[in-house]
Amino acid sequence: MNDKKILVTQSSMPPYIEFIEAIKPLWDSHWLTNMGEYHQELERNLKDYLAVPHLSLVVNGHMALELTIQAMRFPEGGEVITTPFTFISTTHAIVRNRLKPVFCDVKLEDGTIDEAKIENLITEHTVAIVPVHVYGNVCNVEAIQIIANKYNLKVIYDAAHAFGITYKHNGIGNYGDASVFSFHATKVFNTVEGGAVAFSDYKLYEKLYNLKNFGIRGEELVTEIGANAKMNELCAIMGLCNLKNIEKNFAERKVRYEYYVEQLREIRGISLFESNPHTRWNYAYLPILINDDYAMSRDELYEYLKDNNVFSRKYFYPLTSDQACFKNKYREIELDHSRWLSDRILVLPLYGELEWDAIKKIIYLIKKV
Ligand code: T4K
Repeated sequence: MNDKKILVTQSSMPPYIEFIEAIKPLWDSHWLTNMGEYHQELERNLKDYLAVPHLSLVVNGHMALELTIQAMRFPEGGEVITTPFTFISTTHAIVRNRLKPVFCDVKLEDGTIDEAKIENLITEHTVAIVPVHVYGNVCNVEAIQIIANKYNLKVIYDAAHAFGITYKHNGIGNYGDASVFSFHATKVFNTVEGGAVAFSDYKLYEKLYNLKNFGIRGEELVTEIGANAKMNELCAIMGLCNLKNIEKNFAERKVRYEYYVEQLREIRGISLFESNPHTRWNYAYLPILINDDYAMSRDELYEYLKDNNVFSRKYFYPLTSDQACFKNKYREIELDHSRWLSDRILVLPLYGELEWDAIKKIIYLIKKV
């Protein structure tokens, strides 16, 4: 049996030679950052690939989300409806903008925001909704937009997990006012560190450009208090190389995912999220639920796998609303489904180059229990 450490994911990388060849011109140009030619090329290529009207590259997914919220210029103390069943970045981005997160419960069938519970949470202070396409499970974008239109709210999707996904043949970045992607090393498409914002209103491009480049508009002109959140040329080149191999990456993940699912479905006490028939999915994660009729609790299975060199992850436990920095600070809202999922979720290793005997070992261990 495979005795190597099996991690939850492994960064996709282009062939070494391909990357080395691609970065060679930098040794002539010495141009390494500040919206260089590769930054511009990747921005164009991603805009086309994701089939969105506009796209802005950012240094990472978190800053992309934080700056997008900042660009909307909400009044301080405004309320933002979001979910706690996510990576801590989503909540941080709201709070670091001096806004208040209002945690809405999620749906058990896919872990996305429960659109039926949003309206009850809206007050005169609500300014936006920040839903998360968690694991690439697509939120109910239509229902969310109807609510947003009715109350004049902005919608910013945390689409960190949703690279390459289409919903009803539309790129996922076309919904809401903006969608934020992460290109972190652990993501299905990576630029080492990186992120992007997709949107339809070009004015946002200008605002993000300012915010990610110190607000500099000319050698002697700074118009606003921006940050530094530019992607550098080496990261952009990594992105250009990885983008060439993205379809192969999806296909390799898909066969592995489907094999896993076929095997896991047979096991009593293990269940999976429902797949959305209108979606072309990206197979970025393999989340499973360890139910009460399984022979072990989620935590016991996590430890057991770890003892056998399989490093699954509890994405996302605890809920962000329960983290030390946020606990008891915001409106108390019933989060029964979020808690239920968070207590039972386990994300198993999945990536394009994951060896088949590693997958077989993981399934064997889960079945053996
Ligand atoms: N919103 C959501 C919903 C997100 O999930 C994220 C990020 C964001 C926003 C923010 O986007 P970024 O600012 O990160 O672009 C990881 C990632 O660091 C984080 O990007 C990701 N979500 C989160 C879900 O997972 P950790 O703490 O689990 O990462 P770490 O270092 O334990 O790595 C996990 C596994 O990945 C390792 O066991 C092996 C593999 N790995 C890791 C690294 C760092 C590689 O193969 N190569 C690598 O370079 O957070």
